[in-house]
Amino acid sequence: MASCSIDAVRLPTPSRSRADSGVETPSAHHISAGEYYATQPPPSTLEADMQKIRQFIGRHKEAGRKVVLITSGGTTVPLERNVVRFLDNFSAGTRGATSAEYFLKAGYAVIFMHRQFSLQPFSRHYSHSTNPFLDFLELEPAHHSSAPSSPLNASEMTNADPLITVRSPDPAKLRSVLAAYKDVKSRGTLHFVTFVTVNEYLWLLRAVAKEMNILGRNAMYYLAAAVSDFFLPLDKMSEHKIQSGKGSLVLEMDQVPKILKPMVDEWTPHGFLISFKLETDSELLIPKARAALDRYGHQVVIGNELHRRKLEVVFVSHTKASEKATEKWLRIDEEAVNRGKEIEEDIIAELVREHATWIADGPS
Ligand code: 9Z3
Repeated sequence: MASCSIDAVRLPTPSRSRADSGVETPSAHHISAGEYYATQPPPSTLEADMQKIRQFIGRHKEAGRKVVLITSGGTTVPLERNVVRFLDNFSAGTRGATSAEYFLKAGYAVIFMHRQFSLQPFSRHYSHSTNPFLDFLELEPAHHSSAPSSPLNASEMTNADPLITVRSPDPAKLRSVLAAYKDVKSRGTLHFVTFVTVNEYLWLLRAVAKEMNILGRNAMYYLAAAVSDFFLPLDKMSEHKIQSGKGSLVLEMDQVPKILKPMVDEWTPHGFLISFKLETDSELLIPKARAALDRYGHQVVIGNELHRRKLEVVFVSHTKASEKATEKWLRIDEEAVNRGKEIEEDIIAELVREHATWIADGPS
């Protein structure tokens, strides 16, 4: 469910009763963010996650560093409490993981809030499916007698052990990714926190946003995660695995509350907030992005069309001079992509500039 595009989920033939399907079908309704948080339980790990995040934010506030929360990857909607089935949102986490590297390079501290097992900064270059790292490793016969000659020859060795050598098809790239990764680790500028369900995502987002409020205008939010628009409230969820023997299943889901509004108005009124709008019909991209900006009153909506998202994005935002939202396209061509250029480099350069201007223009 690539967000905001599903009206209801219909799985084969109607269910007879709640007991049969495990799912009731009252009419779906809109609930406010307040009602959502009052009725849906927080994840059991929230407090422990927040303790670490609080420390991370405190340390970087003291250092006067800007902090960006990046959300990345898709959220799931479980259909059962003892979950066997769930709906998922499209997103590999490429946008978020790639953007994190460019924000780190620009000097930001990054809270990387991502779907468990989706792509992560740095390791994304050596993902198990596209570039399996084990394929780079060779076992060499053991004729060494001293320490490894290259920094890439890493193993706890005795003279009898074979040496492990790294043979990357692109060693310069590996060195540069490794150097950036080690630098970030030694500075402590990257913090990971994970979600799986849309409920975990919503609870974490609110808690982190409220915590980041102490950073004032130095806080940035880059909401690239693909978030479900629909969910099954706990009281409509089957306790056990939905049984298939009774025929088809019809699910009616409630709408996830629009949380950007309380985020802007209450949780973090000073932060610089960027949301993403994903569409598959390019005609809808700009009208929907404009509508989101008008509705929530945040700083930037970045529109992307599913199939062209690595080649072009549109920034929709209000400039100081004009009341009307303006559009600005960033584009790169296929050839540049094949040479290794990433559109996130340009997106982040633009946002870093806009954030700096916005800080300079704000109250001192
Ligand atoms: C995006 O639009 C992201 O750019 C992508 C990135 C999900 C397309 P990948 O991770 O893909 O690189 O594979 N994210 C926001 C999607 C979303 O759910 N937006 C909602 C909407 O479109 C607003 S919250 O209405």
